Amino acid sequence: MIPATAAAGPQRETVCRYLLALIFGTIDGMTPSPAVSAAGVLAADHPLLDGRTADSPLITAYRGGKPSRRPVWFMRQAGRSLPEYLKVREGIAMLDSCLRPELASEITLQPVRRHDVDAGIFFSDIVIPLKLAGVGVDIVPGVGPVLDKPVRTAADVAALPQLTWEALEPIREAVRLTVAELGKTPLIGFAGAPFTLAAYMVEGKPSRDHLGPRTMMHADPDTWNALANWAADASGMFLQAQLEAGASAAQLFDSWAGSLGLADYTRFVAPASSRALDHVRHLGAPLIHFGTGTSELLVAMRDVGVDVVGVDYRLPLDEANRRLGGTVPLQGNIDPALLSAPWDVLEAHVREVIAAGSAAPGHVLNLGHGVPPETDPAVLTRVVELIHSISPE
Ligand code: 1CP
Repeated sequence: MIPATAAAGPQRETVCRYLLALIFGTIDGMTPSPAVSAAGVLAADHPLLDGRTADSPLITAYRGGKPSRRPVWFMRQAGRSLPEYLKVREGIAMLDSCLRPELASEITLQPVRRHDVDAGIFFSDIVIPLKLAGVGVDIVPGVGPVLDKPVRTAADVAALPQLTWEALEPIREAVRLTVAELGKTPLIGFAGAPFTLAAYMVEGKPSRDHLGPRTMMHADPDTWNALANWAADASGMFLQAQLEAGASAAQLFDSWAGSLGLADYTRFVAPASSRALDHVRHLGAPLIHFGTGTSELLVAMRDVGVDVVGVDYRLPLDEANRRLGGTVPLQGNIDPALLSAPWDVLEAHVREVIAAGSAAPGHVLNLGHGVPPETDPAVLTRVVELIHSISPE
């Protein structure tokens, strides 16, 4: 079955949204608001509802239950650490590969086949919603996302094109193809959180300290809020498309939130992250929130309304759990640097992470950030075997 919003057709959908917006009083220019974009529900044959993934180790742990084995997946498990990825990507630009449904699906499946991880993470990128909205953006090899024109003024934000539901069709198609192959293994969808996305938009390229967006939120808060809301709706629609098409959970990546203090995060960022998630809360799939350098922000990140908090490699999980008051399952946090250490060093570290994670009301093993491209994939497979060999009790 096709999700209701996808089946409705462009005109009918626009009219429906307009009417809903009138009812809820949420029209602000042409910006779709969460209240009106959240029209769909999961279909009865969605993997989370038809018996395929609800009892999987991953979803069980995300919901705070007792999984049959310790679930593990790796951020950036698809990609340059895998020779089979480099082969299928040959001659194809990064963002093009994300928009070819068969290819995006194949790349998503590669690490699941190779490592026996407990989830696929949808192969895409946080800037895909920008690209699909019509913003000039590319991923430059060795650099990362680069925009044709940075977004720095109120006029720049007002001129941003709106992402449409129809433009997301290649994403829905890739997700459908992927979940048809994954069977009982859940697919995790993802999006960039508004701050991380806006950081690229304001700077126009990757940056270390994110000075541009941090200046803007204080110097011109109205423009900042408009930009953050635009990014929230683009990311929220991207999440909704993935979840409705078959993803069983979704992770919001606020990779660069660690460059903010708690006061700025709470005032200028958390409301927009919450708005992004408003697009998908009603779908009932577990929501995970992850950032790096966010040890001081964990409680505020939970409080945007998520089920699971991802912890980076800097903070031991027992301490993260203490800060969160034992309220949510945790995900993490093997230090990616140790993937290149001798096996006995790595094994001892993985066992420590498992011991620290046992304090939390649920634990999904992951890295404390993405797989470094130079990682030997055989090491990842061995880490998965080790984790699965340790009883979940
Ligand atoms: O040619 C290539 O192989 C380019 C490398 C690459 C890949 C494999 C980029 C460029 N994006 C991706 C895929 C990707 N991006 C995935 C799916 C793969 C998987 O996880 O298995 C995901 C979840 C992302 C998300 C993403 N993109 C984040 C959040 C996660 C994180 O790592 O913090 C961020 C910050 C980006 C931006 C981005 N895209 C690509 C790069 C190199 C970067 C980071 C640039 C920087 O340092 O600012």
